[in-house]
Amino acid sequence: MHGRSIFLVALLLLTPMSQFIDASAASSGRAMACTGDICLSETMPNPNGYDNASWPGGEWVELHNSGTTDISILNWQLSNIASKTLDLNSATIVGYDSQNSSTWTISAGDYMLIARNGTPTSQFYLSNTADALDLFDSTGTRVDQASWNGSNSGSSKIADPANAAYDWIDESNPSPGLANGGGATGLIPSDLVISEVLPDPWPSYDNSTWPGGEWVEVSNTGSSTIDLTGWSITDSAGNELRFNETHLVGANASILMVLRFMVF
Ligand SMILES: [Ca+2]
Ligand SMILES: [Ca+2]
Repeated sequence: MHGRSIFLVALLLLTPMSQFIDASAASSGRAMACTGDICLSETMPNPNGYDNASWPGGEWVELHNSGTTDISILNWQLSNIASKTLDLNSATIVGYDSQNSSTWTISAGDYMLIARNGTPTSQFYLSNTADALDLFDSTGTRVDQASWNGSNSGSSKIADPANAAYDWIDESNPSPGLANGGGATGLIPSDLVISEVLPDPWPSYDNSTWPGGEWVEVSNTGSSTIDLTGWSITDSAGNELRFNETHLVGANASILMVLRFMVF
């Protein structure tokens, strides 16, 4: 008995101190206040269906630009509690288009979605139990961290409004790509309405250039002019299409928008 006790003491003394330091760091991993304009705004660690499904299924992370300038998030990185990393690039930025820098640039006040998009668990995942999710900018500087200790299937996680250092809380009404709190039901009355859509054109392909392809018609039902600057539409997967010169056809009371990149 005596000999075994000595052996255990010796084993403890020989155990590298780094093991204890690591354990301490893990237990203190927790949310932090965002230090820049681009912040983590919502995460889906435990989606309905497979966690590693391809987008629009699977896990996702929403970023928000709270600043006043547009910021590229290309080559930024997410890292989980196990130091598994996900690069923000063509494979993970939802809606990425190599010909259009706006698809990887978050406009001031806007949101952007990052999807795990089938990335193997060996490379990256969002833990359904305890996790600490870091956001690093393209220089490797950590700008934000979210943490949680559990998750419910289909509920997202958002920052606790009580304290930025608290674990994130459940949000039963996820809002990928949109401001938190309202979700798909956060409608505001407007004179501008969707009046007609063509989701399945024929004989052209869905993504054909106008006058082929999908389109959406919006109408101004009011009596005053509406400036469409800054307006956009999104689909159920969170893909966003802005009302701009690429997608607006004509400029009268009723305006057609050509959906070149979206499939409903
Ligand atoms: Ca997960
Ligand atoms: Ca959101």
